[in-house]
Amino acid sequence: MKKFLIGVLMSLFFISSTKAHFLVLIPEKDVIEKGKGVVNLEARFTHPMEGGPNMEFSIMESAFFIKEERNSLNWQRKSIPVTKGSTKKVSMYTGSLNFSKPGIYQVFVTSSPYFESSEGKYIQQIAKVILSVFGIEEGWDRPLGLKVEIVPLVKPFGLWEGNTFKGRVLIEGKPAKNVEVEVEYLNTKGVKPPVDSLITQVVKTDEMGYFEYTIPWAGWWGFSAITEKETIKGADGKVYPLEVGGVIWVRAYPKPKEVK
Ligand SMILES: [Cu+2]
Repeated sequence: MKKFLIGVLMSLFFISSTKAHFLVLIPEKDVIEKGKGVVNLEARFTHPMEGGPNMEFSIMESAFFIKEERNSLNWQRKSIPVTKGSTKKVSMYTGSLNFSKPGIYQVFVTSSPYFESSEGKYIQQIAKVILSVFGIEEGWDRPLGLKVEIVPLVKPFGLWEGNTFKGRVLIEGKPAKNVEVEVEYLNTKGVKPPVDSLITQVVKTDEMGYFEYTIPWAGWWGFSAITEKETIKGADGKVYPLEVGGVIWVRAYPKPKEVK
């Protein structure tokens, strides 16, 4: 009984403090049709639908792949306010990806573990985004071999709003059943959800690790497969749970006005 009560109290605590954290990894374009040069990227650790607060992180690892070819990325750190107008600053990063040849460019960033005091755990995310350069449309479903990874089953670029996105969650390369996938809109339009439950949409993976979600409107959408199997030694020497999220970002284009 006592255990049960503690469980209820704990769950109340967690419910009231639930906010999805996302490592946002956004390129200025998802489809590059012509030209030569550079695509700018940005990486932030935030609550995308709520527009903040931003949280401190550093980039532990990052690269972009063209097939098996691994290329490095350079990042510049910038200070941004935790919330709009706040004097407290945290880090975000801007980067650039050089493109010159056709291919599927898969970019990933791994964040440093972040201590979320309200949940008593560390959070680490591995985010990826997939670009199509010069008309190449094959190879976007090649896993990168990340610790937690969402492999798309729908072409992850050139999507319309209203398309259904389908993915498969892999943990250490194996399909992961019954995993929660949090879904959030990168809120650049000042959308205000009427109830908090609309901030983060949640879908679960089936027995084979598949999940799907229909994107309701245009913009960048993040999917984060949440796993909590690891632990980490905190700054205070104690052992804490480590939540690792495997994130993918996809962009939906607006429905053409002719058919609206
Ligand atoms: Cu947070």
